[in-house]
Amino acid sequence: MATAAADVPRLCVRIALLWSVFRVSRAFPEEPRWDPSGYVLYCPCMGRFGNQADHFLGSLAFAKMLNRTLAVPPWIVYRHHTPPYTNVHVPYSDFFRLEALSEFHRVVSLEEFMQKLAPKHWPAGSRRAYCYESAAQRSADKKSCPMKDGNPFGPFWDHVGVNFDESVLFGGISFSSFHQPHWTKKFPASEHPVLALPGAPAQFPVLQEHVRLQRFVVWSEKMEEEGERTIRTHLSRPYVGVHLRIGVDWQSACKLLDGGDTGPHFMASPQCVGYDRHKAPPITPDMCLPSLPEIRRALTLWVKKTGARSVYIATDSESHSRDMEKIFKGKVKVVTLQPDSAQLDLYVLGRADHFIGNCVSSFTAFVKRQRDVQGLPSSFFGMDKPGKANDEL
Ligand code: GFB
Repeated sequence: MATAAADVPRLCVRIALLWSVFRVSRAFPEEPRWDPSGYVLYCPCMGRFGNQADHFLGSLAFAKMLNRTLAVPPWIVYRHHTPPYTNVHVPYSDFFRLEALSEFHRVVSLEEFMQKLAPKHWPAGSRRAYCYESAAQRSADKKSCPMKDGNPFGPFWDHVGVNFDESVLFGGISFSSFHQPHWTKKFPASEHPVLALPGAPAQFPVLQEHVRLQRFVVWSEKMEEEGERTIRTHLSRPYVGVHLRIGVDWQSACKLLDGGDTGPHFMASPQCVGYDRHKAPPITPDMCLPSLPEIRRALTLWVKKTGARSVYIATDSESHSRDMEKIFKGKVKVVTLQPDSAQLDLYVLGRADHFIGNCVSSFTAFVKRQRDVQGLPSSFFGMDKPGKANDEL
């Protein structure tokens, strides 16, 4: 029963995807054509996957707002503790289907843009960078955009073979829709065909009106196969997926709540306390860094409610799987894989019959949004019944 219920939304997504592939096949001719309406390029230079994903949705909306094609950047994965001990730039399409994005707006991968379009239309020697005047203050001459200063900025643009020849500074405009006419007036595509930005033209966390764009972020075939194989091999449905964000960096981040200076929102918390700052309930310690008793409580509750036969624990640290096995006295299988790629955890959590996440983490937020698209239930540590922040999905 549970299997069938969980598969219905997935089937709908598959049908929608097939339809989108059929419709957009003409939008992806073998050789991309130059778009006279211009392009938006940016470096996903803030945070790790969850942060980059939040920024991606806003950037997609920004490109659409300006009617420019989005050059979709690779994901920046920080592999500093495991080989190759450096940043890895993973093409968008390794994790997700590029063609599914074109249901919403025109896109090209940044790699393809550089290989096939840039040599003719954005050649070396004429590459302008665009940034806020305030950002240029960080450069030595105070007039240049700090596009390649430090990590991950330098390695990112080096990866796609870009040096910048000139800087165009701006101020007094934001990336919000309110300033759309200002952008088009200030930077018409005829004179400014490529808007290359040092960071994402978007806010963190993702704006409420852009949360719905998650539906266009669809797992690649390779990820789907790997994810489904993992579920089949290790889990029995119904299963509860858990995200334990409890590592050292997170412990330090949650300490910031103690001072009471963070305000009603903290990092990705609008996903559970709602976007309205005036109505947001306080973020309790368990909502940020769940204690072991809270982990036990929430897991016991949801395993019982869903009649779960297994539990999948994804974590950046200790899984507490032994502890959980003891609670369920061997009647519920507890699985933790610590996969090489965080995306496999995201996939398996996204497909669980119930998901318990971390209110403040954008890693959880990615899972929660994907589940909302598919109509699957989620809760948070410290909050069993979250508000309906994402119900427009
Ligand atoms: O995704 P992310 O931006 O979420 O960053 P937050 C957390 C990263 O930690 C993930 C790893 O991208 C993964 O690489 N990670 C966390 C995990 N949880 C898991 C897990 O369950 N499984 C696996 N495989 N990996 C923000 C950061 O993190 O936290 C900011 O982006 C900053 O840079 C802040 O450090 C404190 O929103 O949770």
